[in-house]
Amino acid sequence: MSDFVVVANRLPVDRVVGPEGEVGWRRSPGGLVTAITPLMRERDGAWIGWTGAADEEAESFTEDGLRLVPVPLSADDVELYYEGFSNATLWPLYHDAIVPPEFHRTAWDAYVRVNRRFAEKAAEVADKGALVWVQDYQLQLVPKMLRELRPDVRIGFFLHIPFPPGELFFRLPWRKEIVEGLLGADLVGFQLPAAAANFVRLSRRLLDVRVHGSMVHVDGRDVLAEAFPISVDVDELTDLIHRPDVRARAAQVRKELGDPACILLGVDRLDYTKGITQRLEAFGELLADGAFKPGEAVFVQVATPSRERVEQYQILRDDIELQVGRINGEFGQLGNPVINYMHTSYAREELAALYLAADVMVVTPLRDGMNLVAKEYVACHEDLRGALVLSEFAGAAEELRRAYLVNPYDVDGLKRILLEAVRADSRDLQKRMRAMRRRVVDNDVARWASEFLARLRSSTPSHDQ
Ligand code: GDG
Repeated sequence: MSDFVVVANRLPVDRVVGPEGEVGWRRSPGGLVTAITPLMRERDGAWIGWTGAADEEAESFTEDGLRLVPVPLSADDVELYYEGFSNATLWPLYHDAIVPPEFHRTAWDAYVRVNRRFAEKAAEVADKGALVWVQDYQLQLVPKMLRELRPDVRIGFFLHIPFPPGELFFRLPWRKEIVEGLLGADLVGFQLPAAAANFVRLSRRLLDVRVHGSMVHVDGRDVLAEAFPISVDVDELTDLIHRPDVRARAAQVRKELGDPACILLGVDRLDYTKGITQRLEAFGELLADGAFKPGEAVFVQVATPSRERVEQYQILRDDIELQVGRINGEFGQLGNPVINYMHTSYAREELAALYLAADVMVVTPLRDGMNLVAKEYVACHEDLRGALVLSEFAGAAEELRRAYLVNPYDVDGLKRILLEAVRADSRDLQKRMRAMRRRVVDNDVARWASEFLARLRSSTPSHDQ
């Protein structure tokens, strides 16, 4: 039994296969994992999640001092709960319906079934009065299901993606069940205050509950809905950029790109929310206009493979690759493409080297809960060099006010801002970077986790109400 339990779709480890075919585990990269693992060690915690492989029954195991509790998913569950309801219904619906969300009853049934499996596992593992922290949109029903099984535990939920306004959310045939599911928690955390306010408003409209500010009264309990903007692991990134091999690699990247005056960089999961085609369109037009000369400005776009079995992701990949091919075909020279496009996942060291090398970081999501890439770029620029072009529709824009803010739907605006960022003088860039760094360095991911948990601990335990 554990008195601190994290429940997330995925376990914080990835399977690795050794040279002799032996299976091992490696801690997954990512801020959430680094922020939570020290807290888990302190409190003898357990992490409940899926291993990432379908049809696999695995016992609980300990890896790197962490207690890991696998929840099995069948191939059917993966298709319907994960690729279906989570990534073809909720993901697009919560991101402004950028692509049409699909509504399938069989996918909903799988979502309910799998959420119950996670809740039952949490009920089994949690000690009396434990803190249970449920993560993200794949598991919105878990708080209520867990409370029914274990009224003694304290439940926190954090949504990493936006929470949409009623105009979008009300399309969901199971909208009431989702809100009831979340209201099973004592504390529901969002990236932004506006998302928390959407949730409180929707709860009142759908369920006829009483509301006081950020507090929802439901079934004789108080549920708090508040914002906890997530951040990055500043120490990890600082260590990386101090490493001589990473610095040498950054210099080598610049050289290999032909020592251009300006390196523009994009780093994203290949996802239609990230505005990759919009930024490439603007870059292509700047070349066509003659504002950027080939060889003078080079775009590096890392597009990490993601959700490759979901149709909209396949369509997007084709669109981007067609666009990259066209722009390179038109403006590139032998051995010198204007866009260096990589459909691959890199080690953290390589990412840090790219952040260091980039003169302009281009982050143009059409909608994004937070966007950690923007904060990582800032965390890597101790040297105060570089410009951040950032979409107004990323959660990070609320904190990084001194970025070059842009509406990614406005191609002319995007072109103008890109040019401005490329041509900015270094004194102005330093001032902007200094202000943005104050925000990111003072509010790192460890602080995010400890603030959420402190708030959860100070919430009134439900069984005392
Ligand atoms: C969701 C929300 C919210 C990317 N390529 C590689 C790689 N990455 C890392 C980045 C960054 C992370 O992945 C991506 O985080 P983002 O925040 O940018 O975006 P989502 O994946 O959509 O995350 C988002 C976040 O949750 C946290 O709450 O900010 O709004 O959508 O850390 O560096 N990492 C490695 N190789 C890569 O090729 N190692």
